[in-house]
Amino acid sequence: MNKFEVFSNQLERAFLMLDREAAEKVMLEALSVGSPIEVAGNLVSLTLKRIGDSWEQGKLSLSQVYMSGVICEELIDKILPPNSQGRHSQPRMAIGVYEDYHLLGKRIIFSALRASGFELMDLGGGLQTKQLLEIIQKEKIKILLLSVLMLPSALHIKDLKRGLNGSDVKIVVGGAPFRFDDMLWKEVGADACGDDPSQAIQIVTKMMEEMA
Ligand code: B12
Repeated sequence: MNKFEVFSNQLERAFLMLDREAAEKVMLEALSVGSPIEVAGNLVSLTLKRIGDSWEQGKLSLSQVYMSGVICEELIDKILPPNSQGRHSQPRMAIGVYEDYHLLGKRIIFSALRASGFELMDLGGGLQTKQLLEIIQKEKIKILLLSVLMLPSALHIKDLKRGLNGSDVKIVVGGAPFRFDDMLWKEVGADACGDDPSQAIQIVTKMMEEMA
């Protein structure tokens, strides 16, 4: 059983009742069994996934999914440390949400990497291929992390890869479509795929070692 299972039940109830205080209390209590990054990456993910599943089954409305996301954004800002002191010297790195506006996963991965000492640019959401290719060139990005939540966007990574013209930029992806199909990241030409903050940290660390 996931160590956050009990907290997840309580958090789900708090979200659906739009009870911010109760949700905050659950998250703070969960910090007794996991780090802030685990609570954000694991407990929040698990709970929003359940809420999303209930929406798919027609048991909840989109506004309930939306409000759960809004409350999460506020609480994640409170529990995740924005910075750590020693920054790793590293290749230029950036993260963004490809084509859509599901921002929570990106927010968590960004904070987790920053909190672990990595310096990276936050490119925000709704990023289009052409715009990304320009940013990569201008900012000399070597590792690009993309959060992708919609299947059509995931398939467009192929265009991005093609636009990179065989350059040595590494693309790391994560998000719902890659969870649904664990071969998809290879199909679209990404260099790596991660499920959570700890995998993001492992992938980036390994890539940095290979680039050194
Ligand atoms: C919350 C949510 C919303 C919220 C977003 C709130 C916000 N501020 O972000 C709202 C209500 C606004 C929304 C809207 C929509 N949504 Co929505 N949404 C979700 C839901 C339920 C959860 C997503 C989420 O935030 N999870 C919590 C975060 C923390 O988890 P995560 O993003 O997966 O991130 C974790 C990992 O994946 C990983 N990770 C993520 N990114 C990266 C990147 C890297 C590099 C790495 C290594 C790891 C990594 O680490 C994170 C932490 O553990 C998903 C269902 C699901 N199963 O994902 C649907 C889902 C993504 N939505 C979906 C849809 C269809 C929509 C809408 C089109 C609905 C509509 N009809 O309007 C709109 C489109 C909005 C848009 N244009 O962006 C579909 C997409 C289906 C598809 N095949 O493409 C999903 C999959 C639901 C479903 N099963 O149908 N949504």
